[in-house]
Amino acid sequence: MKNLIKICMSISLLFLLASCTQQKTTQPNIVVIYLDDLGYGDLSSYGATELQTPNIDALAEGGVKFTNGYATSATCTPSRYALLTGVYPWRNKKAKILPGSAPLIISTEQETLPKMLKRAGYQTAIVGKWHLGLGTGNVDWNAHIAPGPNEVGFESAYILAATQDRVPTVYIKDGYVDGLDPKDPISVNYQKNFEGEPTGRENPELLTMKWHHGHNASIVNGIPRIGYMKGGDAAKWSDVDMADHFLKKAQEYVRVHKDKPFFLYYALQQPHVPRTPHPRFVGKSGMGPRGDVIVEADWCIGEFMKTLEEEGILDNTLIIFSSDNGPVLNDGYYDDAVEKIGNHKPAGELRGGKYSLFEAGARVPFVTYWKGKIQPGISDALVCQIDFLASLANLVGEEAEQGDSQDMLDVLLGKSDKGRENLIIEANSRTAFRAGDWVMIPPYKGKTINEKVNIELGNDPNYQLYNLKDDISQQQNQAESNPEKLKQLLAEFEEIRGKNYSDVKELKLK
Ligand code: NG6
Ligand code: CA
Repeated sequence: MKNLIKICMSISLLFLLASCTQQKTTQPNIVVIYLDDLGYGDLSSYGATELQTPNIDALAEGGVKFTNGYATSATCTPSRYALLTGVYPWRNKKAKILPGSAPLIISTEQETLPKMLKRAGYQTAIVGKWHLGLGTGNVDWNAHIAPGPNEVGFESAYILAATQDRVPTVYIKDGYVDGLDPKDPISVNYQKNFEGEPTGRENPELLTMKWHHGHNASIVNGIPRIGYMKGGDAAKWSDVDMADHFLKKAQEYVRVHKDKPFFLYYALQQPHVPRTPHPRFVGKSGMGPRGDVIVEADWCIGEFMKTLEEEGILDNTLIIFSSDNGPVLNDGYYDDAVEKIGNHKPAGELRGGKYSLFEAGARVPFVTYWKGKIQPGISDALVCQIDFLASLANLVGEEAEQGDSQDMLDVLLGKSDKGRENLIIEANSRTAFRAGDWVMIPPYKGKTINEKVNIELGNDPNYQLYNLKDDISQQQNQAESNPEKLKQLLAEFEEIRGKNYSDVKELKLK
């Protein structure tokens, strides 16, 4: 009898162990590491020769490196909107670069990636850049700031509200400004200055970084910003410590939450402007601050990976690395990005850059890494960040309201080469269509070049059609020579996008 009990106990123990292991493999921790404005050519693993990014390269070389990985958009807010909701940003008119005072643009009723993972039993967190709006209008920065990340699925949120160059220049922890002294309340205004407060425009003598365009309002840490802010001195962030600060928060989160599956969205601020490397990284790239903060971000990622390893959870963590949009050199400050670029090509062979409908706008570094689970390799499959929702839902065995998100789990895990058939790319509300090796850009009136940032925007009064396989740099417009292809892409595009997408009134196919 005793033996029977023993056997029964051993069997149930075995079952228990088996179910635990199952839990482990089907519900790995998920970390999305997301950079801001990192270009397709900015990593040594993606062909950069003038810049070394060994820690990100280790992910790319030990995981799947995607050559056709996209953000949905060529700017931040829309890309982040799509990543978190699985919905194309052009479906939401508010999904445009937001001021720091903008209301939340994700409805609290809407499906989101963190909500889906929460339903599957995950702990969920964001550390880093948000830029999807906060509150419902007229935020009181001295009270509970909501709705925000906590109301759309993140149980823990440690964020910067908009961008590093926009006020308010404070961190927000679960809806409250971190370190706020109630005797020094914060006011924010994007229209007019507060009396007596210095600005970049009027007080150049106070500046440690000069502005080139925009960025001439309130001055914080010697850096002129977009928007006006008053008060909150004790809570203001230190720009040079921001990378270390977010890293520490991400590491702390992992240490505290490692015993149950977690989802961490670690959204670094580099290499967006203002580029403010910690002094120990200054001069490290030989390329000025833009290169230095890429080296700094790479170091942060290496440290973060060490933490996963030290905590014994590296082989149970799926890591997805990407960027919210393509590169820009001069994005509004004089910071030597242009002068010291040398032979470095931030966009690699791609045409355009941030803000552009050409490939460099939304095609970005894109890597999946899962030690022992993902076979290292290179994938040319078409994938997009908008697919995280449906793909990760499949991974964890949860239902999701998919919107425009497609289940690409096998592709992300390197088990299949069958990516998306097509993708709509967006840049400042203009859209283009990628299908197979082809990309079609409908006619747009606007300027062909944004001279301030020196980037070709992709606008042309005529249709553009490129074969990216033969012509990755988009030099041969085949719209006239291949009308059949153009017609086919246009029809497929309009089926998803509808007809009302261009500012050119009479769209004519020749
Ligand atoms: C632009 C800013 C630019 C950057 C961008 C947002 C000016 C002149 N330019 O309006 O510096 O902040 O917005 O970048 O103000 S993003 O990566 O968050 O989309
Ligand atoms: Ca960005």
